Amino acid sequence: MSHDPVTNAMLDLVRSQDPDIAHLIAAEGDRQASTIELIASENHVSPAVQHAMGTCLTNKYAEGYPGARYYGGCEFHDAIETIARERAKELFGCAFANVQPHSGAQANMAAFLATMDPGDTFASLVLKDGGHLSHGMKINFSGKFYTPVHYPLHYDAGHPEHERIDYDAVRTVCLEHKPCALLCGYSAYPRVINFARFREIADEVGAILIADVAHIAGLCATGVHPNPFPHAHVVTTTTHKTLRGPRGGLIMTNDEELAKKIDRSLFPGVQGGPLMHMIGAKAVAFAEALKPEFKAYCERVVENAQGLAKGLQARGYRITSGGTENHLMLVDLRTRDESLTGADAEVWLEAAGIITNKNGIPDDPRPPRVTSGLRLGSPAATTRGFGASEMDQIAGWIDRTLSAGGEAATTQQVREEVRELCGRFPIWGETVAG
Ligand code: DSN
Repeated sequence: MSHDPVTNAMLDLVRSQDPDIAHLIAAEGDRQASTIELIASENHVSPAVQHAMGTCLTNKYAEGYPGARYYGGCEFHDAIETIARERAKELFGCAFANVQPHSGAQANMAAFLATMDPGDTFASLVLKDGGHLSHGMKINFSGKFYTPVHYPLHYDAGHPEHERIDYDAVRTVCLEHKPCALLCGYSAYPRVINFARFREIADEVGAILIADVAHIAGLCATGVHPNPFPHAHVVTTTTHKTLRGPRGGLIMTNDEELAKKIDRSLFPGVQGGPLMHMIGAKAVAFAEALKPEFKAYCERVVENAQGLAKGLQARGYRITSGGTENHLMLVDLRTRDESLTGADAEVWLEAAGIITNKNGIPDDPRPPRVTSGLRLGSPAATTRGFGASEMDQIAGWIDRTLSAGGEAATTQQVREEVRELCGRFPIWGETVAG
């Protein structure tokens, strides 16, 4: 693959020192260029974001915050972090932003430390129904040091709310357990979240409302999904999913006292030195997300997800909750073939050049390493320029590959067609050489 000139120069430099790693980086570039990325939590960052990460900013220790560091030489780091904070605040329309979390899980850890004492109870959606590890999984910090109670999805096949958040049940669970914090925001939930309703419930029981919008951050920032502000007391997110920034986390609030607690909880509570090269790249990504083109991109993300969902439904696959209103969907594979598992589908599709992840569907009888579902998302495919006709074509390829049960000739044929399409839609204009 021929990359942009900066990447080519970088690869030449790495090759001169470490040909093995240079070779593997180039191979990964080829893989990304020639396959269709449907993992809902992934995206392709712009060359500007990518190259801001690979800079001298990585050399600096900057423990502390702008204007109050524990190391000298932070003049430019203060300016960069301040710009990143200001842009994050503008994006989400909030008063305080901490751009230092290394990841979404660390953002959540700091949010928990700032709002609860060890052992305190919080309410969240259970992982198997679309929650996240850091929302109370038993062996995660959130399940070990705090006391999670879980609210369910609405289960009533045939009912319009089937497999959606059951707000009455959220309220019942909260009234019963009086949690200190109520968490909303999910990793595998295809519907709009009613933040205002969550806040009403939180207020009724005196809980802090934490919205983890990691998956939908780009959609929230552009108004394509409702903004968690002003409803949530604390908002956590990753920066690398629909927001299309570098890998990292972000915590925001409108409450000055909470902001102080969050800052102290993250550093020194959870982390040491911030990754300044990632903060620089976050600032670049936030500037991109503030442009009108990014809103148009987010609108296309949702249109493309809906197009893919419809294409699969037309081919006999059930999409949980009946469709999607955001960037992702869960495909119930059993409706096409009772014996089909997410684990098999993921492997067969990867061989065909379509990258997905197996995922439990609500009330899945199969274990997490097997699953009855696939989670599919449109953010990365949309970034490379795919539209309605490509999404329908992808639905067709998914069906052909799965219907063939991984059989080699069909898989190979689809692989070639996928490669050809990817060649016509280079990521950020990169061209595929061979
Ligand atoms: N691992 C992420 C996802 O794929 O949704 C969540 O952190």
